Amino acid sequence: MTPSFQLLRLETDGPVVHLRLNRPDKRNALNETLVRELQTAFVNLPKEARVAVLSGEGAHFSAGLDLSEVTEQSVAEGILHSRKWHAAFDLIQYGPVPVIAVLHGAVVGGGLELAATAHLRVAEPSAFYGLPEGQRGIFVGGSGSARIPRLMGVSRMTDMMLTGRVFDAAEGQAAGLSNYLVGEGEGLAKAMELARKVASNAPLSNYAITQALPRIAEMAPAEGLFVESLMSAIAQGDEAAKQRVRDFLEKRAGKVGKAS
Ligand code: 1HE
Repeated sequence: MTPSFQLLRLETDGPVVHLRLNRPDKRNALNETLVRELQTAFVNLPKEARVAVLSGEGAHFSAGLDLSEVTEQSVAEGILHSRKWHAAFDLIQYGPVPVIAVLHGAVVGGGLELAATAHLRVAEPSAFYGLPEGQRGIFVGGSGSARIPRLMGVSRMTDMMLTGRVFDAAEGQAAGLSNYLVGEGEGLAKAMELARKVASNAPLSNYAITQALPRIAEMAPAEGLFVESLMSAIAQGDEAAKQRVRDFLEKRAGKVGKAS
């Protein structure tokens, strides 16, 4: 059964599940409820879901951490709060399906941390990226220190945090924060187009790409190559792979760079 949510909207379109942060009056600031609902949504994805698209309602993707929740927090509560974000965000990056985020307006603080959990990011020209934690007297707590440098490098993230530098959409694209930069209002359609393409891959290939690839990239090469051999043999052994290879050899599948 699909759970019901207060601050998240969930729609399914065939194999694509669309999750929309739905707190536009607060610029989709991430409070405890919204983070918990994201976690619940990714634990309970519909069985038919092959890809998830994540977007924000209103003029902004997300203004990050709901700052009204931190003023009364003790140090111990702060640690637990951050660990809850880690648990929820890990489920997004390491859940069962590839995730594509649609970015527009503010993608700041925890909003950028959330965007960084996705496997692909589609940005619109209105997107801007900031990490105002330095200015707010805090630090990233939603796994940003582990995920964001892997997209843009430690040096650029350090600049954003120390100086409050904001990257516009074009700078974000050049820095690796987005994979695609499309016209204003075109992000969701592009994400859905990509999602349908990704959904047509063999599920085990998608799983290897989203789960094995980032882990192998963190390993020493010798260990990484060993895991690569195992993963590649597992994927190849699957009937879906055998069928696809046969389709190519028997001229039923498309060629690289040409429509099938
Ligand atoms: C919020 C938040 C929020 C808006 N927490 N309430 N994040 C930030 O430091 C970003 C703070 N937000 C902003 O800089 C701006 O709101 C925006 C650039 C995102 C949007 O500006 P704008 O003019 O469209 O909206 P607004 O008028 O500033 O905000 C509308 C309402 O949303 C307003 O509440 P209202 O009751 O007065 O209508 C704002 O107070 C509210 N709002 N952003 C709470 N973030 C796990 S660690 C992660 C650490 C971080 O994420 S730090 C970064 C926090």
